[in-house]
Amino acid sequence: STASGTGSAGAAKAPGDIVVGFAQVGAESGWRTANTKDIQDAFAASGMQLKFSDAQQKQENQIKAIRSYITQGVDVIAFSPVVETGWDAVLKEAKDAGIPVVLTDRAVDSKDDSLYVSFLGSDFIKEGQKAGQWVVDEYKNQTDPVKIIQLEGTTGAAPAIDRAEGFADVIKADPKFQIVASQTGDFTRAGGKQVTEALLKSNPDATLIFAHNDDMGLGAIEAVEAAGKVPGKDIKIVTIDAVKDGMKALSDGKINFIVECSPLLGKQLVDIVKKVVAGESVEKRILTEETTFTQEQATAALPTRQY
Ligand code: GZL
Repeated sequence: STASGTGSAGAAKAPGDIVVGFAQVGAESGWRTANTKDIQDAFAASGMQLKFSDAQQKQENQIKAIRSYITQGVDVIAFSPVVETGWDAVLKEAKDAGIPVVLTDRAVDSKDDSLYVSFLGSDFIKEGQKAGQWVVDEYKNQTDPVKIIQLEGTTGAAPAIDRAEGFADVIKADPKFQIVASQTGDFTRAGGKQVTEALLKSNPDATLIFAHNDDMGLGAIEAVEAAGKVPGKDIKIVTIDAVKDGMKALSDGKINFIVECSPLLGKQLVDIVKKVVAGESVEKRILTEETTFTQEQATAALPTRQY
């Protein structure tokens, strides 16, 4: 692998000679599927070689994949850490092997930020705050308690931790907002459905469900309907991602608001890799562009929605 990312001008490599190892989280959600497709398409268009692995949401599988990329001597390693903790050892092995690492989508909690050259992804705290702000605005004229069921993402994952923090940050403005139950649905539709079925039994008077991603929100819709209630009306639903299935449910009125989290990181990752291999410096933290959608905006956006 080239001595790159150290600022010294790396030997110019033809794209076809550049090999990148990507260790993906899994295929747990519509967001992940879109993210995988976008990364694979971007690398195919770049002419660079991409080695790709799916860890089925298990950290030990991601660590194994990263170790195999180190052994193969790839030029750059990129991955989306399924959880924040437990990466220092394998990232140190990559650093000792002179292989630069790029974080995409999710963050690690390593204190030593020399272990990766760049982190490309959303501001999850801001996403939680945007969801919270919609709830505060939606119920500004209500004095009765607003009872919230929170469907958390994968335990220990940066988006789960930060979205919960951002949301709590905003709704603490008024004690009428009460998170009456909060449990992980592991970012999956099945998880969202199972957890919502259980939590609705113990909280039949819930006002709103805040799901950390569309897939769990879509599972919650099934559970709300199974309980004989109308999602989006009897119980409002707010989610994060804005993937096609979520936007369809939003447009149909079963979800009330979605905060976008863009999975389209492929082109930006290709650009970072090219700079790193060429020995150019890259920004440590690169944020993705994203917005929010109401029901009307979803209806308007759906025909041209890329994912
Ligand atoms: C967020 C990403 C999350 C999505 C989920 O960037 O890590 O993981 O919100 C996905 O849909 O499973």
